[in-house]
Amino acid sequence: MKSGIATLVGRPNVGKSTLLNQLVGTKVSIVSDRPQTTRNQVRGVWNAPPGARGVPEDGAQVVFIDTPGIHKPKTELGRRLNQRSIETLDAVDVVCFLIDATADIGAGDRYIAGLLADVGTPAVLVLNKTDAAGPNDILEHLAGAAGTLGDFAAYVPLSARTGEGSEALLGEITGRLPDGPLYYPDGVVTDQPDTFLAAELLREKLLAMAREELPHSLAVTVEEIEDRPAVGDKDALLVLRAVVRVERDSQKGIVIGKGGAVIKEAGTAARLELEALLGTRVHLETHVKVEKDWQRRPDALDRLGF
Ligand SMILES: Nc1nc2c(ncn2[C@@H]2O[C@H](COP(=O)(O)OP(=O)(O)OP(=O)(O)O)[C@@H](O)[C@H]2O)c(=O)[nH]1
Ligand SMILES: [Mg+2]
Repeated sequence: MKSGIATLVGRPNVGKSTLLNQLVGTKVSIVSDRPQTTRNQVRGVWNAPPGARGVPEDGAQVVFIDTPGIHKPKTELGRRLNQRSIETLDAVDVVCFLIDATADIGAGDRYIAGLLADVGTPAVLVLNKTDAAGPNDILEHLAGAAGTLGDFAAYVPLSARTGEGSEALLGEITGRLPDGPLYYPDGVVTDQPDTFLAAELLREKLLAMAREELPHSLAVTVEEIEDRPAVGDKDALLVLRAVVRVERDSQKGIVIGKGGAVIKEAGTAARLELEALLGTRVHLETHVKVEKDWQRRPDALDRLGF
């Protein structure tokens, strides 16, 4: 069969995580309109449907890696996140370099293009958000990318939101895969543990509710998980204990909200989505803690898994 690994890279907010979810057909990576939402390499697996065009009889599998948006770092966290993205560039079979059709091509895009030129991995230029751009914008961006960002193996305009154009991207990637093994068995869509997904969903809900400087200061971990089997007429229950960390006392107040309203609403939204994704009942306990300046402290970052 044909198989390989493809990384999704680009500036913050260009839609890498939205595209990963669209490609694998389910939510594996959280999305927000705040830059620097993704903080880990998140894997999602795509298996070619049997009989698809250009796919050999024995099938094809692409393991996509969603990465943090590459940016000019202001903190040690930012520096480490960039590292997590950049290290994928020479470790994969194909790079998908996303740019945003609703924003000008800028210095951030050119910086990433320079990194790509250094590694020489085959790269596909993905122009995302075509649903929100006019035909002229799309042509200008494609011409601009070809003129200023380098030579790409292919140029694919698409909308990660609607899925329009994503089949063309899968075709371009599949055509560049080497012979390889089945990396993940059929039915597996991601390698991330449920605890990670739960923590990320809670962070996503808080990001949607929080404002200003808070997003970067949020870190969510799930520190305990207990799988309670069904007993008698009681359904099975997944019990999770999440800790939300912020950097200052004032932020703790914002996250908790009046009478606990904010954390309660975010927790409920995260729980409902987790129940739908995992197909089991969930009890999500939340605690909010202050961890002073964790984004800037190497010891705290190490402890939090960054
Ligand atoms: N109109 C439109 N909006 C999109 C599309 N793809 C993503 N978005 C929006 O763009 C914003 C950023 O999307 P994400 O998928 O979180 O972007 P990202 O590149 O993963 O961002 P980071 O993780 O911060 O690097 C969200 O508000 C998305 O809803 C698209 O195809 N069309
Ligand atoms: Mg993301």
